[in-house]
Amino acid sequence: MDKPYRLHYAPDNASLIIRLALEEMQQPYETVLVDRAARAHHSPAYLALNPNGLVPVLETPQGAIFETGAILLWLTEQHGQLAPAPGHAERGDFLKWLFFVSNTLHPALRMLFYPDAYAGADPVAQSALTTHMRGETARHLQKLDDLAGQGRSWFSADSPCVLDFYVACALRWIALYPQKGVAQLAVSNWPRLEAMVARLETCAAVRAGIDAEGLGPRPFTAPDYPNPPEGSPI
Ligand SMILES: N[C@@H](CCC(=O)N[C@@H](CS)C(=O)NCC(=O)O)C(=O)O
Repeated sequence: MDKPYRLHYAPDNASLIIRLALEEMQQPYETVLVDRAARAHHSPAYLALNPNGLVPVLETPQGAIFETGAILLWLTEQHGQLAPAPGHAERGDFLKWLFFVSNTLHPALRMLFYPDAYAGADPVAQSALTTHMRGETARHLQKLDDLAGQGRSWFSADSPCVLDFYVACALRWIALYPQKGVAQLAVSNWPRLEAMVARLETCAAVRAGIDAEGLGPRPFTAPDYPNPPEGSPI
């Protein structure tokens, strides 16, 4: 590797969260496209990096890391940025919400986007699942909107932290990628989160990341399908 990090990405996939964190940290990285249309995430080479066949993977000098939350946590510890440091009084608070987003919100989105993987081929079962998960997702986002109003230094503050990037991407995806028939969940439902992502999309580092994936002028407040220079989101 010419640079310390290599991000295996597909446009507008969970790798975007890692890209935004690397940009904000000003860490040099190279990218390798995972060609979703060609199912490259199921290739033997990719499975050797992530046996779960999911995007992203970050190759580091300490080896390949998968799982978005794990990569974010590792990066914040390596570089002492974008989160309260280990030992900081707010570390526990930060960790519980990071894990809430990665363990609860993110799987809820996956059930909205890939109901067949969770409910099987029956369209009635899929529809019941997506209806339920839409409600769950809205409740999770309401909790995060409440959190954004509590003046934490590590979420929705003046300068972005990793949790901001994770939640901003989740808000974007729920507007674009649920299965047909699932009513849209618009960011305007959560005014504090909407204000946070409006601030984010004007940050220079964030713009560099979103421009690299062709995500358009207002990727979080008025999301539209991407026009990436390479690859596809699905
Ligand atoms: N738990 C994983 C989820 C990542 C994930 O859902 N990635 C999606 C792209 S955004 C993916 O790889 N989907 C392909 C599939 O499910 O087969 C993480 O946090 O990294």
